[in-house]
Parts: sequence; structure tokens; C-alpha cells
Amino acid sequence: MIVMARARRYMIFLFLFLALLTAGGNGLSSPPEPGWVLVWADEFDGEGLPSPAYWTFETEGNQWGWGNNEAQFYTDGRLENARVEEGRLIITARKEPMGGKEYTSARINTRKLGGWLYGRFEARMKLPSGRGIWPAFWMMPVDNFYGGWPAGGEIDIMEFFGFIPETIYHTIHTSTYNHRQGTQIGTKVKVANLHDDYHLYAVEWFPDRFDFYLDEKKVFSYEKTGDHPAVWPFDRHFYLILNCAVGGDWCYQMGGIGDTPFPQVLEVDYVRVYKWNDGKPHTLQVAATEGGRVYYGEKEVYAPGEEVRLRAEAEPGYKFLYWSGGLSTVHGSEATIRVFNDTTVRAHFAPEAEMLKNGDFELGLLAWNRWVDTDAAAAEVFTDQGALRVDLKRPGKHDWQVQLTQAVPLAKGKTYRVSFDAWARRRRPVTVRLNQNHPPYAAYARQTFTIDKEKKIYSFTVTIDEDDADSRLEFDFGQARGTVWLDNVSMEVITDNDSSSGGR
Ligand SMILES: [Ca+2]
Ligand SMILES: [Ca+2]
Repeated sequence: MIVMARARRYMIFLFLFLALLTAGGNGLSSPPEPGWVLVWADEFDGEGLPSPAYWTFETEGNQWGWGNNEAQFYTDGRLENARVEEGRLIITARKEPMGGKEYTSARINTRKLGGWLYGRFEARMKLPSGRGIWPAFWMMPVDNFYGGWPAGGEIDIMEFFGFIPETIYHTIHTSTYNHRQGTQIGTKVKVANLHDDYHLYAVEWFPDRFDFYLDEKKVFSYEKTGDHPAVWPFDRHFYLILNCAVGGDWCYQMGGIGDTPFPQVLEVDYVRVYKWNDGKPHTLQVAATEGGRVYYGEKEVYAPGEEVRLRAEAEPGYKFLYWSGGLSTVHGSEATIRVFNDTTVRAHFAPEAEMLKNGDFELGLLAWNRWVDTDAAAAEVFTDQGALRVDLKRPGKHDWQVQLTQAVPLAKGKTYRVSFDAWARRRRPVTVRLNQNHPPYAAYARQTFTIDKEKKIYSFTVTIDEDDADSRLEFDFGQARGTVWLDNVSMEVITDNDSSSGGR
């Protein structure tokens, strides 16, 4: 009886509440207030590895310490270093030898979603602690359109250096303002309980400024002071990165890792991306590379925040590769976008026989690995306006001491055709190898080309007489000083058993 009475009373309250809502419902029919609208999130529900639909493990810098002499080896798809559990992502830095390093950890990014241009980016996190611990939540450009770091820009939403307790860093890097010159622009904020409590770390990125937030309090703004990409390269798509590094040059200068206890965990409750709804209609440009087209509800303008479904379809003889642009969801050749600003999306296709990914470098170094034997040579390998660029400052003894590689399986009896565009500031050699991707890195094929000032197409064909599923295409730049560019790298099987054919 008592239960019934309570229920009835509750029903009456509910009725009154609904009546009030309906009475005040004027706002429901008017246009939405300008504001942030959630377009993508990972709440880290579920269990196991971080969702491969969103996240990619980064390992390419293990060999060169990620530019900071970092002490950790980042693993790929290893639960001990990155797992989702009880609604959180847990990145764990461990003290255990692997890959020539004393520590393991993980670094994951959202690059496969194509990046975002403007928006609010936030993560609720509980941080690890101790000297040498260096967790970060940050953003890098998808295509390095303005050049390699720092020219392409970097947005550090949250960095914590274990040797500076209770302090959070928010930083912007560009080619004018960066830590290499000590000119980076940012702020540090004192916060208690970084390791016991969750805090919200956010940046709001607009066409003319960044506002950084810590727990909803604005702590720092970076204003656009000019159009030059040296101060504002932030008109390209950027992707999110979460990682927990160990060590690094600054740490060693400050006394090193010391006796910090391991493991150390970075806990992430969620990552959310919002777009600013300015209440105005916007355009959507949809492009496709050669070999396919995109089906979608084409309109001159879209309502604010309108969701558009995109479906990429390859022509016969071609295959779909990936999307670029600020997408909300991606499931292979299908994607959605919510249009909050004038936006461009592109679908990338390649001939079916194409073995390489991102051979046009339109997605920066995605799928490629660069390696510099820093004991012997000094070079920067990066993408610059849609091409690969190598600035070789100090040549090594061997050409392979500066290299760019991509994994490709090779099969006995097949003939492959490799082609690429190349040009150089000064006439110089570049060697191309089809190599083992494992010790002793023996070459199945090797050819040296002389690259001229003018952009030319270079190619060679080779028949392989061994099966090797773990092999790679390798460009070696290490023997000559200067600058060289590569673009449109392609590798195809041209025939299974007849090596006399000369390509497509
Ligand atoms: Ca969660
Ligand atoms: Ca290109």
C-alpha cells in the first residue's frame, strides 16, 4: 500500500514536471542555440584493446626515440600497455626490456578518422606520477602540409612532466614558436590531486584562436597573429594522440628517471570531440581521387550540423583505400560527417594491383616508416605539401642509414613494378631495395637511380625468386647531402610468371 501511494505521488510529480516542460517548450521549435555539439567520442565502454575502428598504435619512432631520446618502446596491440576496462582506457608504462629499451608503453592516435579542423577536444584523465613519467593528450597535423615538425604545428592539450609535480602544461608549437628554439607558446597550471582524481583537459580551436581549459576553467589562449603558416599552420586537419612516454631529453637534464616505481598508469574516462554550431548553413565539398566516386546526398548548403552519409565506390580495376577530412564515423568505405563549417572530404582510391598505401603522401607518413641511423647520419624525413621530403644534413657511410620503408609481402615467381616521382635540389643518388623486413635485412632487389632537379618518373621491374611475407620496399637516401623529394610511389604485381611484360 505504501509503495502504491508513493508511486502515485511520484506519478503526479512526473506529470507536473512534464507539463512544465511542455509549457516552456517554446525553445524546442526555435533554431538551436549556437554551441558545442558532440560529433565523435570514445567513452571506452567494452573490454580489450582500444577500438581499431578509431585508434592506431604508433610505433614508427621507436628506432629514433621520437626526437626526444625517449626511454620507452611503444608496443602495438599489447593489452599490457593499452587496454579498455571498466569504462576507461588504461595506458600502462612498464619497466621491462623490449626492443632495446628498458620500458614499454603505448601511444595511440585517431588518424584513421581523417582528423578534424576546428572544434572542442577534451579528455577526462587521471595521470600517472613520478620522475621520468610523461603522459600527454595532444594533436598533430594529418598531412604535414606546411612541412615537418614544427612547421606543420602541434597542439599540446595536456602534458605532465613527472619531475615537475602538480603542474600541467598547455602548449602550441609552430615554426616560429617551438621548443627547439625555446620560443614555444603556452602556459603551466598548478593542480592538486592529478593522480587520485580525474580532471578534464580541453582545447577549443577556432579559425582565429585556441582556448585551453582545465576542468572547465579557461587557462590559456593563443591568438592568431597573422596568416603566415609559421605562426598559424592551424588551418589543416589534426588528429588526437594519447600516450605515456618515459624519460626524454628534458627529463635527463632534470636528473633522470630515478627510482620511480613502475608500472604507471594513465587512465582516460573518455575522449570527446565537439564542433561549434554557429547556426549557419555550410558547404560540403566531396572529392575523390582517380578510380572511384562518392555517393551522398549532394546539396548546395547543409543545415547547421546536418549529418551526411558518404559511400565510396571504386570503379572496376580500382579499390577504395581511405578517407580524409573531418569525419564523425568511418566504417571502411562508408562514413558520416556532420557539417558545422565549410568542409572538404576526399575518398582515396588506387588501382587494384597497387600494393602500397598512401603512396601519394596525401596522409603524411601514414603507412610509411622512416628511420635515421642517428649515430652515423643526420636527416629530416617528412612530408611537405603532399610529397615526401628528405633534408640530409650529414650523410652516413651507407645509403641505408637514412631510409623510408613500407611493408609489402613478396612471392616467389611474381614480377613487380616499382615506380615513383622524384626530384632533388642537386643531382644525387637514391637507392631502392626490396628487402627483408627482418634481420639480416638482405636485399631481393636493389637499384640506384640518379635523381635530377626536374621531377621525373623512375621505375624498375624485378622478378622475385623467394617467398617472403615479411619484406619491404625501401628507399635509401643516406649517402649524399641535400634535399630530395618523392611522390606517387607505386608498386604493382604486373604478372605472376611472365617477366617480359613492361608494366600496365
Ligand atoms: Ca568512460
Ligand atoms: Ca602527393
